[in-house]
Amino acid sequence: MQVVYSDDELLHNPLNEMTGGEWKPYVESPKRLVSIKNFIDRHPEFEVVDPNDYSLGPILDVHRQDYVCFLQSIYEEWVAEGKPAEACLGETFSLPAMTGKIDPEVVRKTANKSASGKMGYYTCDLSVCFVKNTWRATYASAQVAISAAHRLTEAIVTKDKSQSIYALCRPPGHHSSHQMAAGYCFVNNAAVVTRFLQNYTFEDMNKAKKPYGFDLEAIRKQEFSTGTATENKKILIVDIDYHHGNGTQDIFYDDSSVFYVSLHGFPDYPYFTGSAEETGRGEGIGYNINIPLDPKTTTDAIYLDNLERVLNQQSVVDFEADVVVVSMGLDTWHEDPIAGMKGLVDMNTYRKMGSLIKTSASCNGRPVLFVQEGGYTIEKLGDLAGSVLQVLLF
Ligand code: SP5
Ligand code: ZN
Repeated sequence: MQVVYSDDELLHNPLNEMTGGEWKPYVESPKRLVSIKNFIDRHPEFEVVDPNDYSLGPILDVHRQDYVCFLQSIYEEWVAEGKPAEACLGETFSLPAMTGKIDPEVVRKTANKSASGKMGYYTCDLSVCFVKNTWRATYASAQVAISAAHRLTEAIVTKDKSQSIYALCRPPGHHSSHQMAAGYCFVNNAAVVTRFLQNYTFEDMNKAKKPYGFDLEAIRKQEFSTGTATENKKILIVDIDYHHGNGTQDIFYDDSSVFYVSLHGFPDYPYFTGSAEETGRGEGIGYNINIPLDPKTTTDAIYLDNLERVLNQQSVVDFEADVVVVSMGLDTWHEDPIAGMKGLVDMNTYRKMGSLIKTSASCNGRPVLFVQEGGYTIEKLGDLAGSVLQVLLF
């Protein structure tokens, strides 16, 4: 199995985060990726490949342009204001100002006048910490995911027998929405590849592909193309991260061409979303399934039973996805320092998750793109990822 990875993803390295009323060492550390990469390097069934560069085009199919400009320049602006170089963090959050009574554009204009205004407007917790190379790592992470989507498309077009691929992404993405950074996430990699697979023909992908190389000024001036696909491919997103992927859900909430399914600890971060009552809106009604699970009582068997049930549920099967995107968080493991289901203790459960993704009625025979999300038991991450992917290797 091919694994797309870039060293640039390691460059985002904040010191601390504020959670649960305490300052703690930043849990979403580069060591996570190093650990998975070491595991991959020791196992010859995996082949590590470099990303290519597809420009900002595919990112802008998901995220607002003003938000992407914010990601690119906030750190420099923060430092230019004389603020501490080791951490650019929000100080207020815009939600109270956004009850809809003030014209949102007026709020945005005011927010844009200062670095703290922008942080308040575009971020919503204190895990979203910008350091010097946050944008560089975020851009790399997105290009890793997009490159994986292109390679997967190539495998589909050439009818290659191996139709699954692993995007070793960091920072993760599923808490980020059109104009929101949250929960260690800045760009929603799973959403970006979903739109890329839908909007770009294989020819568009080939045309957009350039050698990867991060150059901030060049990215600012970049010209980018957009996709020209006319048939709307159907994408099933299976989110097995411990946390509810509120960003991904939000992005596709109105959309019947993307089916979002999430199993997650509940109630837990992000604290406001993830209930089973969230089923979509408008055209998207019925294309969003949340399976909230009690982290104290969920066992290996209960977890697998829920996963099996939803992946064989009639509406998900009838959707007839063209491609499956798995938001692969590994933070369901019982030892996870910030998450984890108490009863998820058996490594075989992760192998069975992979089998269900391979053989369930909704996924069977379909290409699968794995996108790395959370998971914080640093020394276990390789085993956990390797277990999920094992049945898909051959
Ligand atoms: C991608 C991803 O997994 N993001 C998760 C962000 C979670 N951040 C909040 C964590 C709250 C942790 N509560 C601490 C409980 C420690 N026992
Ligand atoms: Zn998570």
